[in-house]
Amino acid sequence: MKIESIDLYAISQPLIRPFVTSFGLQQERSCLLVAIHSEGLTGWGECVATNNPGYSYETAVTAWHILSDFLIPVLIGKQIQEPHSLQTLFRTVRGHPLAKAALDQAFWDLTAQRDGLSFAEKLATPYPEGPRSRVKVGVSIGIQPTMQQTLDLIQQHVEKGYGRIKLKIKPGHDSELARSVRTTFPDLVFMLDANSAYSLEDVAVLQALDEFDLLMLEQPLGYDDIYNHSKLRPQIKTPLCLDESIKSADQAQFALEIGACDIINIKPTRVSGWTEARKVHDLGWQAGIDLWVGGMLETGVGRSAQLALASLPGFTLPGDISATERYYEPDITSPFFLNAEDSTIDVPEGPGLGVKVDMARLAAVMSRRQSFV
Ligand code: OSB
Ligand code: MG
Repeated sequence: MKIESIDLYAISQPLIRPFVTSFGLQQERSCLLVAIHSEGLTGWGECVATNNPGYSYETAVTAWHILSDFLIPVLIGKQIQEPHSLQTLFRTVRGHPLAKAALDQAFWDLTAQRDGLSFAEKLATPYPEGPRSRVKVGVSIGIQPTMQQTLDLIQQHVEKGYGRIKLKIKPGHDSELARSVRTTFPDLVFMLDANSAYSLEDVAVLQALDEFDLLMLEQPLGYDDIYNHSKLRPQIKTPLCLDESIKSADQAQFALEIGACDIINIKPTRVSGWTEARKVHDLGWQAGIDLWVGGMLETGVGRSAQLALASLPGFTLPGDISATERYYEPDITSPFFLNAEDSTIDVPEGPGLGVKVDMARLAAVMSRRQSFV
């Protein structure tokens, strides 16, 4: 397919509720969108880099720079047939996975449409069982001002039908939180995400979490660390999950070989896109570990591609892919709804992403736009 033109958009949308993690507070969520045009089709992708470098070193401003000055110029006018070619074309840019993932997503969407497939069907072509039609999801709840507010929010989400709850923690806001939640909800399936807020010196605090029957503890140690996680793992009973530290299939392989985790949260955006995410999926699946799809507060554009990834056969645990109403009202695409009976969301049937971007809504939340030809 000849890449004829690409549009780049910067948008900012208010979150229904502020999202607080160990690395900061978000009230508005900024991101970039890309639209690749070819042969009368348009493929969409979302760059999840946001206003500050708290989760990743990339921000919406650095991603705009990398996309507009380097990555988009590499693609314009080129004949490209399949998404894996982007990995080769992007070799001249080191790092910046969130910027790369936006174009990767858009090109998967575009080629799925060309092939008459949904994004999920195209992604699942190597597997005889094909994609799942609905995927298990959970909800991620930020740090709340009081314990009572946390318990109330959990209750609300359980009532909505969420079968798995994730809570953010930070030093001083950890074992007492877990104790209250476990006491109030004896059967709740819940997990904690530290976003790299602890060090190996905090092992006693992390061991204190053993008694609460957590589904997992996500990324307690350094955002680039794999080695110390392998030291921590035998010292705690809670299954250990990596998020921030796994930015490529190579790093996933390293983590698996040194026994640094029991579980991997695969965020397609964090690993440069869906081609690499599928490689991480294959490695984890072969190794027999549990896998789930992570999120970055995506709009419907990103959510739909997360659902496609989560439809692959190796995913065993609920993804951070909550329904649209959790974050945006209204969103820039048609909404996704939770199936309350089994805490799932239907995988879009396509073609491609299977969602339509509402151009009027996009214009209302857009702060910048540039077209490349
Ligand atoms: O660590 O998983 C994380 C959101 C922004 C940045 C990092 C994380 C998160 C979430 C939200 O936990 C998951 C979602 O998209 O619902
Ligand atoms: Mg995380």
